[in-house]
Amino acid sequence: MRELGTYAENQWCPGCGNFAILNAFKAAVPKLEAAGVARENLVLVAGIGQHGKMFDYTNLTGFYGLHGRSMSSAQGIKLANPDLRVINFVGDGDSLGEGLEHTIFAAKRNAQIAMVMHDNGVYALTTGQFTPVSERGYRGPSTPTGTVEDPLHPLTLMLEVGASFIARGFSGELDHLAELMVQAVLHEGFAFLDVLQPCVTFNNTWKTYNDLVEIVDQPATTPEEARALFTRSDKLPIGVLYRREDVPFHQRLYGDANPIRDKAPREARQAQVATYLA
Ligand SMILES: Cc1ncc(C[n+]2csc(CCOP(=O)(O)OP(=O)(O)O)c2C)c(N)n1
Ligand SMILES: [Mg+2]
Repeated sequence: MRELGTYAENQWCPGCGNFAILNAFKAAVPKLEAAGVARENLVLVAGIGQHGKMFDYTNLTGFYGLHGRSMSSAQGIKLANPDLRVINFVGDGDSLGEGLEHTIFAAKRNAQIAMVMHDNGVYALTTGQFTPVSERGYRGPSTPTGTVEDPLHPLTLMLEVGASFIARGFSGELDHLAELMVQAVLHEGFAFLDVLQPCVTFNNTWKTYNDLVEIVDQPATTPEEARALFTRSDKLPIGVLYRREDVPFHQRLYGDANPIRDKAPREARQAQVATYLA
């Protein structure tokens, strides 16, 4: 079996939550294979940031997107060949700041992408500026006296814009996180997995998360219940918190067709082009 690791030198800080996210993914891949997803059909797409190094450290076919725009590449890959399963590792700054419109519209159209958001509350690669999910008062290089903005709530946002699978994991619960990744990849539609991830250098939330995280076994059954679960103030529930069945975007567009498999032969395409030029 092909090794999942690479020779790239690891650049993350000791203690970074990204190690657990990487190891959870490495544990998820064989589970996905056991569930029928061939490794060559699993595509890793990454944004730009510390999280994006998932691409460098994993020996899988994939695509390194632009900062905030990797979701559009992920959707293009899925539309070109719906047999592929696409997992998109993104940052909180990447997907909720720079690229929020791509995130929202992917969820709105129920694009079948497993979006795994490394939620560390900072732009870590660029040394700790505040992101849309940083707590009010967070001090960093761009907010030396503390941000005066309130954070977005990623789970309620995703519910409002139509995500059909919403889960939250914690980098301190590796096996649980691996299982959530498996479920997100197998979901037939847009799957949002928010991963609570301390940034030991710029936003160390270890203690808060360790104290408050609680595993939930049953997802909410209605959007109202889901909203209440997402916003509990006493605990930080993790698990699959909400899911519903819906037809994914590629099937709405062209049913079971597959543009790669069903592509006309070269001669036929050339003849078609010639009719346009005639
Ligand atoms: C369009 C664009 N804007 C800004 C940058 C600079 N930049 C690179 S990574 C990054 C922050 C990444 O933060 P986040 O997405 O939260 O990822 P993390 O490093 O925290 O994993 C920024 C602002 C860029 N590469 N491209
Ligand atoms: Mg970040």
